[in-house]
Amino acid sequence: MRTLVIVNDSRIHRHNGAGIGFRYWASAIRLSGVRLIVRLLDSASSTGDYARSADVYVSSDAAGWTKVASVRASGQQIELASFPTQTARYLKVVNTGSSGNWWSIAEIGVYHRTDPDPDPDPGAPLVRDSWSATASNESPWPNDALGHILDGDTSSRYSSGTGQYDGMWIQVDMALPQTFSKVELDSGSSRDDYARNADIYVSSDGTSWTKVASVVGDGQPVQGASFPAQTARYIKVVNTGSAGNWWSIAEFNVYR
Ligand SMILES: [Ca+2]
Repeated sequence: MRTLVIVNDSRIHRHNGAGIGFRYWASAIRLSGVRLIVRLLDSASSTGDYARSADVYVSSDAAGWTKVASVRASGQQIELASFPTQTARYLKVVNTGSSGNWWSIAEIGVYHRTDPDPDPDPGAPLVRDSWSATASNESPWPNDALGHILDGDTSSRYSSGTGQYDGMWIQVDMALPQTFSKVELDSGSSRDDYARNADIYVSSDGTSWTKVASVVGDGQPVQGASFPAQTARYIKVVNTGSAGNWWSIAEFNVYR
């Protein structure tokens, strides 16, 4: 990834409370990722100053703003928001959380997804640009659309629209072969709609599948499964449990 914008400006280092944003502008650029990095260089106490949650907006005129991504706080030092490629001049990150901590940012970078990342965060999920999903069951309600598992917003979800059964599945096409060793399903605020049990399969062609892990439904809204590193294009999660609850997935993430 090539850094197009670097901000190291004391005016944005310290903000407190919710709803505070900043903006930085450059010539019109194609944006496909924003990375917020908490200051680590000289103050260990700033490690707690990550944005609790934030929305990312872009604009061509600094008047009309389009929300392109949300960032959920999980305590990580590098917060990455990815979204379909945008062409815009202005970028605004609005903190939507609240905390006694100040908001500290050591650097903000803007990247194009085709550039290699010079400083990858080993804990960050894979960028999901161009990914798509299919499923055995889809809700008729637009609010529960399948694409919501890949939109970076934990407040939007997919739901099966029917109770869980053995054999219900979702499948993600990562567009290109990826190397990964962990899949995570987050049911978001639909906490009871976690998969009761599930098997995870990978495939290079969407036809021939290899089972790599199983997920035990233990009541946790975020379900992760780790396995030896795989290189594949497709991932299928087959629910092997049953429940009156629908299967809801707010975010589907894959990790190296
Ligand atoms: Ca979502």
